[in-house]
This record gives sequence, structure tokens and C-alpha cells, in this order.
Amino acid sequence: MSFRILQLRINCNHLFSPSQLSRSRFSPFQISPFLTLLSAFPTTTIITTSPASIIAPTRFFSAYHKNPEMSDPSPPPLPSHAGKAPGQRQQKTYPKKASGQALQTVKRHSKPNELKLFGSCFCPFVQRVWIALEVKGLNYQYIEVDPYKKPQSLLDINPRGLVPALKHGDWGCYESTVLLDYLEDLGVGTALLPEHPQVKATSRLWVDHVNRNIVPGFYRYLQAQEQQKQVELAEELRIEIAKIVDAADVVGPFFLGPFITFVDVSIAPWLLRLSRVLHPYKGWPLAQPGTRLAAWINALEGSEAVGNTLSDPVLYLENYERESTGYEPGCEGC
Ligand SMILES: N[C@@H](CCC(=O)N[C@@H](CS)C(=O)NCC(=O)O)C(=O)O
Repeated sequence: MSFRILQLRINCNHLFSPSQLSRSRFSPFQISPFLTLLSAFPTTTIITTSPASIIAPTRFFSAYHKNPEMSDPSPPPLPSHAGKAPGQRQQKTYPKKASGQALQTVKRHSKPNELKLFGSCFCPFVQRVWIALEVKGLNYQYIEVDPYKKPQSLLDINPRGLVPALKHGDWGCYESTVLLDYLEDLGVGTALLPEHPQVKATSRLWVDHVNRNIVPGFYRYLQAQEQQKQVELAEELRIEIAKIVDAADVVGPFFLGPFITFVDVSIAPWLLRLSRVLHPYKGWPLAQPGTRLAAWINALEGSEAVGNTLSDPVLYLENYERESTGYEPGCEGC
């Protein structure tokens, strides 16, 4: 088996240009020692003509030894425009249509209802509110909007034109954490906050940690281009995630135990994007099986309410292409 390396990026800077690389063919044995060396750089990525289109060297190396086709452990291929110079790229567009399980949910909740969620299928802040609606089992109408075109219906609720926005009868409100509180205060459906005042306060404290540290840390790292900066930011994010994992119930698998609650809903969109976005774009290592973090992520992935808000992985990959190359953040707090 041999393949061509199309692009080799160490922390997004090209070590070899595509034209240099595409002239040579490599057998995996020829590049194995090189890959071992590269595995010291966790954010290095390699794009090849093999079925594993873009991979971090550690995964590439171990995957090759397990299976020369490397079909299983590799992340999905990057969008066709990934890696192009800014001038060559087309104007960024945002996914406007949910896919997969999320599309089924959109269809189930398309009928007019006095409770309306104005959302965008790609947005993690929307996903928080959407998961809460699904966990609670509320009747609601999902309305897909493009927050970059800011339709009047959205501006009427949120003058800044950001999603998520919620309309309940004639009243409207926005900001994902405020909306989560509102849905909780309705007192309908499954509660997300525990009754005990101290456990409730602890939950709010950790949601604050997610908002202050994990969410901004995720985008800072995603957008970082310079190698040293990427290493630093990856470590910062790892530490902030480790803090909340350490604070979680020892058995779990969710934050407070066997059931999904407020903290899970608040962090879920970003934990789900570790494998869908940071892994393919930055070589972020997947959670080690058997760890508390892996158990938490698996529980989220397996939750029906969470699954009902998830589109196919390619939607997230395409949505973050621009951010991953350091251009305009697509969301607040990025
Ligand atoms: N702090 C807000 C952030 C919402 C946000 O940034 N939404 C993005 C989409 S993910 C948006 O509407 N962007 C439109 C824009 O920036 O104009 C929240 O928690 O709801």
C-alpha cells in the first residue's frame, strides 16, 4: 500500500507545500519514523490520499499499525475548501438546514406553537436550549433562522439578532443561559436543576465555569494559528475541562449522577464538538476509554434528548472551517 501526502501541517502552518508533497509517494514504513517524531506535536495534521483524509500523527501511526486502511479511527474528511488560502476560499456560508436526527426533530416541531425557539442548527448556544426543551418534553415550535441575515422576526425579540431567541406568547427573550433558567422556572416537564439549594448553587457555579472558561477556551484554541500558542491553548482548555470533570459525581455518568441535568445541558454542545470539530481540525485527542470524561461524553452521545438536536458530523465540520483557520468568529464569546 502506498499513498500520497497532500498536505502536512504542523499547527496549521505548512511544513511541506502540497505541490512538493504530491510529487512523492510514500509507503507507510518510509514515513513511520517521521510520524513518531511528529507525534510530539499533538496538533499536527496530515492530509493524505489514504481513506483517512486528515489525521493527527499519533492516530495515523497507531491506526496504520492496527489497520493499513485506517478507516475506523480517523476523523471525517475536512470540507473541500479546508486549507485553501483566504483568497481562494469562497464566502463563508452557514448550514441552514439541520440533517440527521435533528432534521427529524425540526419536522416534529414545525407546527405553530405559542412557545417558539428561533435557532440555527449549527449553533452550540441554541443546542443548549434545544436539548433542555427535549429533556423537558415540552411542546414547542422550532424555527430555523440565519442569524447572519437577521430576519425581522429575530430582531423583534433580540435587537442584536443573535440566536437562540425564545418567544412565549407575546413575550420574547434571548441569551442561552437566561433561556435555560426561564424554561426551568416554568416548572413544566422534567426538572434540570436539583431542588436542594446547595446542589442547585453548585450546578450554577459550574455552568459559570463553562461560560467563563470552557466556551471561550474552545474558540481561542480553535482559532489559534501559531504553533506555540496552540500548544498553550490546548493545555489551558484541557485543564479547564479537567476541573469540571473532577467536580462531577465520581460514578456519573452525568455531572450529578445517572440523569442529565443543568450542567450537562450547558456543556454538552462543546463536549460533543471535541470529537466533531477540535479532533479533525486540531488533532485534539479523543477521550481515553475508561476515563470519567469518556463516560460523560458517551452518556451525552447516548442521550435521546441530545441526539434529537444533533445533525450529521459534516455540518459541524463545515461550520467551523473558517474559525479553525483563524478568521471571524461565528459566535459571541469566541
Ligand atoms: N451569549 C449568547 C451567544 C449566542 C451566539 O453567539 N449566537 C451566534 C450563533 S452560534 C449568533 O447568533 N451569531 C450571529 C452574529 O454574531 O451576528 C448566548 O449564550 O445565547
